[in-house]
Amino acid sequence: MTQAEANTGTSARPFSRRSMMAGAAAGLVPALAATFAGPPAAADPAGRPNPGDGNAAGRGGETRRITMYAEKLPGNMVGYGLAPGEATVPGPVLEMWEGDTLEIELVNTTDKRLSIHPHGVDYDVDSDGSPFNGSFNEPGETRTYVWRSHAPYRSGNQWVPGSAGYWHYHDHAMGTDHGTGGIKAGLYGALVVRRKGDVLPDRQFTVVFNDMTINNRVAPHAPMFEANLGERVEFIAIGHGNALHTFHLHAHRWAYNRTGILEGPNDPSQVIDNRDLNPGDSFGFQVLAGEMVGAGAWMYHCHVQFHSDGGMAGIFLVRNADGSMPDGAQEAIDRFQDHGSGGRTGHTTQND
Ligand SMILES: [Cu+2]
Repeated sequence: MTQAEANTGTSARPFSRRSMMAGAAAGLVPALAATFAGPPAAADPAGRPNPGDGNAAGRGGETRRITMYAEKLPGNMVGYGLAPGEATVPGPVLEMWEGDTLEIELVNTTDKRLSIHPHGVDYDVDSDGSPFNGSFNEPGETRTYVWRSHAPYRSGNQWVPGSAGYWHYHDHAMGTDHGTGGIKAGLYGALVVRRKGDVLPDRQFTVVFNDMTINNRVAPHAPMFEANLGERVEFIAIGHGNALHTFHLHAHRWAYNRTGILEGPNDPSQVIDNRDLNPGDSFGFQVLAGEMVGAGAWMYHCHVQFHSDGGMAGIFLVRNADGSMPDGAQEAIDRFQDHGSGGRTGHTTQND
């Protein structure tokens, strides 16, 4: 494990070899490779930082430094990575505990200006990531951005909320002063700020609805996420681009609150299985894979109908607890390969 991985607790956790091989058999290598070709990471929770105890206000955690590389990728994509040659779309999941500071040394290996701009955390104008503040990397330039976070605390009569949440980061300088070209090309990723005591997942998936794509791909090449029955799976959903979306996951539900987990029988949070995912939005939640419903090839998709029909759909494959394929799942995956060609009509009329 590299220092960068140790520092970030990156969650681009590779599948088991068996899982990758099964994916290859299913002809899904491109989607899998693109989605999970992140740097190798240790098994959970190794590599994750521990929550700093901080002071009474919950501040004063660790300062960690990582290096990120913005790199060109095939297909006119550009991605962030934690080591040279390891850029992915989306970029690696960056994690902090409330109170931590993250110093990101960003290396721009491209011939265009770019930056990294976070949502949800604290930063000075120097780390804003916007050309408006002169905060960006020229081509070939290396620049450090500093993100801070804080735990909740009381200040007089006011309750100051903490930084914990499912946030995200993205370019804010490529193409336009808003990073429109960088975001379109794939310069985005998830940022998770955890509160002490938060439950850690077994697996973690980033789903970005970026214009009419999922992680810059469309069905049947949209990412397929895999877990074994009963594993705790964390989804981090992010919206980008110019369209309004709704994220729906089949057969699983979560709570409309910070973590997606009900805190007790009196938690008033609504339980949902569909949520708005508009440009700049992000949310996350955890589910136990296949809970109440069992293993199988479950679908996730945008619920705007012409978006799902147009390819904003993918598979959440819940394997049996021992990792084997559930009955019927391979057939479902095979049928999904026809998504957008034979399984639907290409238009909508009264007769459809
Ligand atoms: Cu949509």
